[in-house]
Amino acid sequence: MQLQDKLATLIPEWRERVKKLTKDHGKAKVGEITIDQIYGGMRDIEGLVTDISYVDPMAGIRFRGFAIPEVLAKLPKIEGANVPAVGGLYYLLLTGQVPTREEALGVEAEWRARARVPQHVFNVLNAMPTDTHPMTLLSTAVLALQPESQFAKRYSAGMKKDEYWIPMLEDSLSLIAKLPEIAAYIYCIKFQKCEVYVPDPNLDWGGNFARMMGVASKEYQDLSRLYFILHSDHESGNVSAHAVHLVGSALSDIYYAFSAGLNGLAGPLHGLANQECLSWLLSVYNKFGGVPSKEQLVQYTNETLAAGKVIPGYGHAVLRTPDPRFIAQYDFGNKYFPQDDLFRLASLVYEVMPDILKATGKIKNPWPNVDAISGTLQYHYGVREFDFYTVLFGVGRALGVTANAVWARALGQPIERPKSLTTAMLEEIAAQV
Ligand code: CMX
Repeated sequence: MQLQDKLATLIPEWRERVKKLTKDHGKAKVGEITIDQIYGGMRDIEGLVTDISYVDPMAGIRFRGFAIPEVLAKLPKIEGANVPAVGGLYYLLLTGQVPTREEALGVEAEWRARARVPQHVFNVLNAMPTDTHPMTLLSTAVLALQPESQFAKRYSAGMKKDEYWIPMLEDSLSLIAKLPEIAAYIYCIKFQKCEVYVPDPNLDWGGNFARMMGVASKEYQDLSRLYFILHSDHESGNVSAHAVHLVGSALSDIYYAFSAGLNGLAGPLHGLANQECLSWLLSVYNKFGGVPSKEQLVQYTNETLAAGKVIPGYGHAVLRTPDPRFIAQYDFGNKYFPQDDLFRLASLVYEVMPDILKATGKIKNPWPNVDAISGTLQYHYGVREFDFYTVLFGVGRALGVTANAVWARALGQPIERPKSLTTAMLEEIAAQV
């Protein structure tokens, strides 16, 4: 396999690099931890390492050093598309190198060859109660794939530690390959929208997903590619990525680990925010019977805040600038449907919200995050069941977390086990300062 051969040439060099760093400088200190950070969700503690992506608080995400506009410009596109093929992004995430067209298509071909979803997964999904949340269905489907794990099989048969990454890569490719059909099937059974649910093996991974969703538009194929690229990775400390890493560090295979990550993504402060965001936009739209005036929007926002609610899609734990993933989607909407009512509303919110949030004096980042607009774009193309939006996020997130999982195995990253202290111990430490 092309990708495996490529990684096999890169991994020894990285192993040496990490070995040298830890041998020569293992005792060097990185930052200091405060009691606020310990009680505050470990915010800003520099305690994880990943080379796949880095979130610069002021510039946003960089995938392997490339900002989003660079990624979109440099990665190869398939014929007729305006957004790169997702296979190229996966190549970049895994190897750190911008793929040639052939290399990007090589990843797409790997996925195509592994795309068949075992029947028992559909059976499990069909057996779930009809009011099950789509994220529960996705997480369950991923867990139902676990018997397929090559890592688990080879581990129990006895495998050299040096080789752990190889079945991890196998499993990751197989898992990602199946996600578009699983997601489209969830959409089909959950919302009885199955008319056009037919995979097309000639399409690329992102385009095929769009087709299975039943949206007959080249634009929606591009939007799907864009969506998955933008949602692929955001460093390792966010809940979904960290959950995958944590569970994977116990040498659980990628199915166990990714299912855990999806459960975290389903939380309202993380991935579920995109469905809440659209729900909030629609509530504004319905209340005013259309796009409100600026004054009406300001008043409604202040009422939401006064009721102690958050404004979904705004704020971020790390970013201190408009999220470039928001900007990329905003540009997409502006290019293809600037006159769409909900898009106009989302634009108006973008215009007024930062000042309102700044005025509260407590919100560290008043700018929109990735979720502030993503649902609006789906809505435009008729994917209006916003319970489903976090599933889309989950499919995209698989790209980053699995790339990290492969490298975690390649570099022999150990089981995670931070130390806990008691409140009394912290009080004692505080008394000595
Ligand atoms: N609306 C209202 N209040 C907000 C707010 C928002 N959008 N964002 C932050 N705040 C409030 C916080 O609730 C907190 O209030 P208290 O001190 O009363 O508890 C205060 O401002 C300070 O919070 P912060 O340090 O600026 O933000 P955090 O790092 O604690 O939280 C986040 C970050 C994303 C959870 C928060 O901004 C939020 O709840 N946003 C809305 C939900 C959302 O869009 N989530 C998606 C995030 C993207 C992702 O993770 O994928």
